[in-house]
Amino acid sequence: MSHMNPNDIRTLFSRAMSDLYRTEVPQYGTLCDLVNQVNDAELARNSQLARSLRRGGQLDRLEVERHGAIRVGTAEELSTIRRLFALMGMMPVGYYDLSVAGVPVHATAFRPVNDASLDHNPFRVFTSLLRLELISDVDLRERAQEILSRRKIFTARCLALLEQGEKQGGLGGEDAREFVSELLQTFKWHQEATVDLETFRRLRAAHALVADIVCFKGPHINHLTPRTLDIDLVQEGMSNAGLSAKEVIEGPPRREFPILLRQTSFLALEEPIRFLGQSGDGTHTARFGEVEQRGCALTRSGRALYDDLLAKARSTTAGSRPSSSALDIAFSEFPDDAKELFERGLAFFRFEVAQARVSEEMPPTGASSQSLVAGGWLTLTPITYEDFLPVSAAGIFRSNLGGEVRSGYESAGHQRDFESALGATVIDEISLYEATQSASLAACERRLKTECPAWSA
Ligand code: OOG
Ligand code: NI
Repeated sequence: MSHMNPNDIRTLFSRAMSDLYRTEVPQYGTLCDLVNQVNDAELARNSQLARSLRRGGQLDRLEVERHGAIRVGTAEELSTIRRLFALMGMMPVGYYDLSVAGVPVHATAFRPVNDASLDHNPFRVFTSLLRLELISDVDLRERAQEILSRRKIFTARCLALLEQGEKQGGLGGEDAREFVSELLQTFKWHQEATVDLETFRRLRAAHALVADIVCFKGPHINHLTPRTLDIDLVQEGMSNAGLSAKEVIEGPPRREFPILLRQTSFLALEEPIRFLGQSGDGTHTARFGEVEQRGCALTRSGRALYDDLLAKARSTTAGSRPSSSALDIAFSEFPDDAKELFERGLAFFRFEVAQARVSEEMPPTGASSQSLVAGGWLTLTPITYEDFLPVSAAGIFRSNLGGEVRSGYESAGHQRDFESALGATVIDEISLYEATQSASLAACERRLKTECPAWSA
């Protein structure tokens, strides 16, 4: 029996999650509709952008492109998630320590890693693991641990299909569809908590995220995020669409040449919850909708410059959020032009041979990629940033957890603990972008050689 391509299982999964969330949180559907309108208008207005997206393989995926976020409570939950997502071609990429933003979790993003799979459907799930050791009240910590150890977040059928998929190296079409629908059971919303109101309140007092992770039957999807081509327009359009947007867009300021990731969201819903025991009616705010605009991936030095400038903007503003003018001033130091970003080694690009220039004159043998670009033989297309910036976007947490981001959690390299819970090492995202850029350069050099066999890089 032939197996369904993992890319196709991922597409089924991302569609099913999106459909589920549309019914659970109708505002998410409203946001997606707004994003589609803005994207269509932007593509019609900006033909250069449309061409560049098409060249980069980004146009077709735009309409289905989403990321989601879940939070799990134990190592076993996390490592099982890793195995489940692997069947859909989603690998753990990057390590994010959110304790530096005052949130007691650390995380990775499960996502496809090669170009073809990303183009097929780049669905990513940001997955956080609770760090119980950051609950300082020992009693409460043990209680949380005990509650988590009792719950089973996956259906028996889901686990059986997982084992079958691993043993056979994949799933047939019918099994894959059943697998996806079983998996939805894990991520759907439950109105009933697994604890009484008193326990919820104590955990909530330790941290809103602790209560969100510990008190429910499973790791409900807490947001899904469509990708827009103009986040400022979406931000402006939200109130007309009846959505209450958070005040500011997180990430870099608006630029000619978008970098990394800009994000905003509508605020989390206050939802009725049924707690155990008598007088068990209460509410919980967890689920929201987010939107993002993706820009070019940065090299390690580009990222370091980004972090420096953000810190600079923060330091000149009272409070933890930089003002937009402070951001604009700080980021005037960040080049806003593809060629300069490439020359200074700040961002990652794909290359293409400029045929007209080559027919006019071959580049000198031994030319570096820098001189091939400077001389006009190669053109640049940005490599899209496929990852996350949760720490610089801590404002998303703040606006959705009732202002709650605490200081005082120390960070000291917990990546190894995370990886041992995960049961695997995380892939370094920068090395993925480096590999994409080098492969693209090598392909161009081969092209140039076919033009002129005596030529070499
Ligand atoms: C995860 C937040 C991270 C993003 O877009 O940076 C994230 C969470 O709230 O669980 O989704
Ligand atoms: Ni998000």
